Amino acid sequence: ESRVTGLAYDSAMARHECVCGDSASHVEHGGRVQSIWARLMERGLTIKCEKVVAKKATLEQLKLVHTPTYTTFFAVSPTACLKMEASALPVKSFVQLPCGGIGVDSDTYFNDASTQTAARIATGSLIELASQVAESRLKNGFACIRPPGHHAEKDTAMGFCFFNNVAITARYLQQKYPVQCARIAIVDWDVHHGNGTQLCFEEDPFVLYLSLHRHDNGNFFPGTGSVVEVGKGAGKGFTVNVPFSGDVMRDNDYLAAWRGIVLPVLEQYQPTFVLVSAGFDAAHGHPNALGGYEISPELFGYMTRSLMNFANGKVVLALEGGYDLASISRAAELCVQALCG
Ligand code: SP5
Ligand code: ZN
Repeated sequence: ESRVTGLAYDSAMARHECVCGDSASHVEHGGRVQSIWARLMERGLTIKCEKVVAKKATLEQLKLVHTPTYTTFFAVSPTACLKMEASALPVKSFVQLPCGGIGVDSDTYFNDASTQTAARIATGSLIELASQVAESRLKNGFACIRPPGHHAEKDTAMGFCFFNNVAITARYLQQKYPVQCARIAIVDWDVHHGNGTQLCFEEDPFVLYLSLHRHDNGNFFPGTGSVVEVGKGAGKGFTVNVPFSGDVMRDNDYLAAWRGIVLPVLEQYQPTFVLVSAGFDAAHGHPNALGGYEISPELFGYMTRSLMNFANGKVVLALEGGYDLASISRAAELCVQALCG
């Protein structure tokens, strides 16, 4: 049994940028993963931990969650696909952004020169990291990846997301390691609800989706994730939403939800593998439109440590959102330190 924490990162993921070329126009930019990785290096964590080889997800892997047309479109070449029949296109139209670039929506810019590569490496690196943890070649892991994934649905890119990194990885683990990954818990602490991930597993009792997010009674992006969304069919009861509305949430509010709901649900579910949609946009330093909460970086380290009590410590964190470079670098550092034990 390995005692080593794994890390996933590749600089190609920093290169996904809007065709406008101006990262200051977009909060989801390459500096996010560069800052986190630089902090992990500064603290000696990239030496203490083992870096996995970054891999590009295969089309077959992407299709574990996404439709064939969508996969071809975003993983190969949208410009080539523009020749496709309009009714077959996964996006109705691109939007012209104020910065001069193009996007799927006002958040989700797309650049044929860099987006496919970055997005496929984000998914593929997480698959590689999680596989090594499933095989006990690594103890646990942190994937410093972008673009994020939890808003992406089987045929929809939105909220900066193209491929649902965590959902694809969960499906891959189920298939490749049916025993080790018999019950997967996905804990999503990004400040936004992971609509794509929830949809993917709403009927699956072998993947528990548990999300803490700002909801504002449906008025905060993406609007889903109310308490009545509990899963469907065989998956009923295996979707758990903890939506916050109203006041600014602070550590004590998250701790109450964590101890009152998250830990008891996990205790009952007894996951054999834990994936975390580890967005850090609930951290202090994010303006109201991007989060507006006041969670300390230390709390993310605490939540990581407490998850290590489940699934024999098989816990893999994947970066989702988080835009304040100072607070997300500190939060990531504390999470990796927790994983290293
Ligand atoms: C991964 C992540 O943290 N994504 C968050 C995206 C939040 N964007 C909020 C902006 C809301 C307005 N977007 C409207 C798109 C209309 N089609
Ligand atoms: Zn988010």
